[in-house]
Amino acid sequence: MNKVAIVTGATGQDGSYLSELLLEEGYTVIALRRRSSSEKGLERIQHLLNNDNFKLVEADITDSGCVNNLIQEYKPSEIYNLAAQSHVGTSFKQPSYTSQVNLQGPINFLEAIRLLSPSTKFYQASTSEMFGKNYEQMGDTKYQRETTAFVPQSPYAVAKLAAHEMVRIYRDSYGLFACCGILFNHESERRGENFVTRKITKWIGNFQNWLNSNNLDIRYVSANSESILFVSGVQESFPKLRLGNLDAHRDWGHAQDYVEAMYMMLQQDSPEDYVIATSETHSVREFLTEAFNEIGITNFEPYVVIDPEFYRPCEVDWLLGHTGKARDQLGWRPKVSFQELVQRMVRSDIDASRKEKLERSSIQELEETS
Ligand code: NDP
Ligand code: GDR
Repeated sequence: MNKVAIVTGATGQDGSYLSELLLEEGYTVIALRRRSSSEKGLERIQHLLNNDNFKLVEADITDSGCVNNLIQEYKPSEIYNLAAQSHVGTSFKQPSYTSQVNLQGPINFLEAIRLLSPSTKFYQASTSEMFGKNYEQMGDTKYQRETTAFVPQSPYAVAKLAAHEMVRIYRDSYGLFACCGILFNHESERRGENFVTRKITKWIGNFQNWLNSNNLDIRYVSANSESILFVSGVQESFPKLRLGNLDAHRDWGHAQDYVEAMYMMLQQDSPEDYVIATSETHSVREFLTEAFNEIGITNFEPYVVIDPEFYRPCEVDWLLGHTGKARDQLGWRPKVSFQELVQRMVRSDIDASRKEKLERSSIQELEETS
């Protein structure tokens, strides 16, 4: 019989990669999806829907009765709790909702496991945002590790930190196999479109296709206007990329590497928390430079507008994870470099934008001929 794993947030970036990994490992995956009024939102897992070992189940993690029923019915070997209101900026506008999902959700699972299935192993998606402003320093290197004190800077991070502590309390008090991955930023071709990396690569994909479809040479694009790019003699213009703080530093890895670490944590003899990161940090500015380089632009500045709307009331300036524990105890290492990550995301978005345009024009052609 296959082992059964519940994956919450299965329609998200990490949930989709983790589901793939668990299916490869021979699990039956119970993939949770909250109710939606449309079939949109399944894009990342569309390719898994016909797999007999992949079962999509409607559930909202804020509903304790619903969570209890799931645990009672499936008695899973493992639960990976990835569901969250995961946008830091949004958490300032929706603090109560963020806390409901990011704190009450994990509590619902911990209680259900304690009462109904105490041998179930539990993974909680903790985050480097919990470190907030804090870091340790050795020589010139500023970094965070498992023992660095947490100083959260957002409602998102506060809720995640409370959930992190709840996991520790349930582990220590009731002997549950419950642990947290303190994951630093991880991105991919499947990253949500309002996180800064994907926002940048998606814009580049659309911009490159705007140039291609109008047969435009980048040298003739004028960036003199405040917020619009145009070419003399060409009717259509293109909006500049609007961003907030470009000086924040993040330790960016690829999500596919990071879901492997989640899985490894639940295969250990004892439950422990681990920092997962690349141990390399880059500013948003550096990400922009690398990404624009992919389409031959060496100075991104004329194409970008700084918009205060995207500033956060409180910022996390510096993240760089020290992964000694994960390397030594799990044998985990990231495989995708920063440069490869950026390249893959830019190429994927150029490709996606081209396909979207082709689809749009064939629909238009059909409409015109019918
Ligand atoms: P995404 O935002 O891509 O995915 C979040 C998932 O949670 C989506 O499937 C979403 O469903 C689901 N969800 C939200 N609210 C509920 C709810 N009430 N009930 C059920 N499902 C819900 O996040 P990521 O994949 O990037 O991240 C996964 C987890 O890891 C999150 O907890 C995040 O906070 C954490 N994390 C992420 C890091 C990163 O860099 N990616 C780093 C550190 C931690 P829907 O599709 O309907 O929106
Ligand atoms: P983060 O990721 O807040 O680190 O949280 P995000 O990509 O949203 O921001 C990274 C940095 O970029 C700056 N920034 C902008 N951010 C967004 N979203 N949009 C912009 O236009 C923009 N301009 C500049 C931000 O201010 C910030 O400094 C992610 C999420 O996946 C969390 O769920 C996860 O816990 C952490 O990573 C680790």
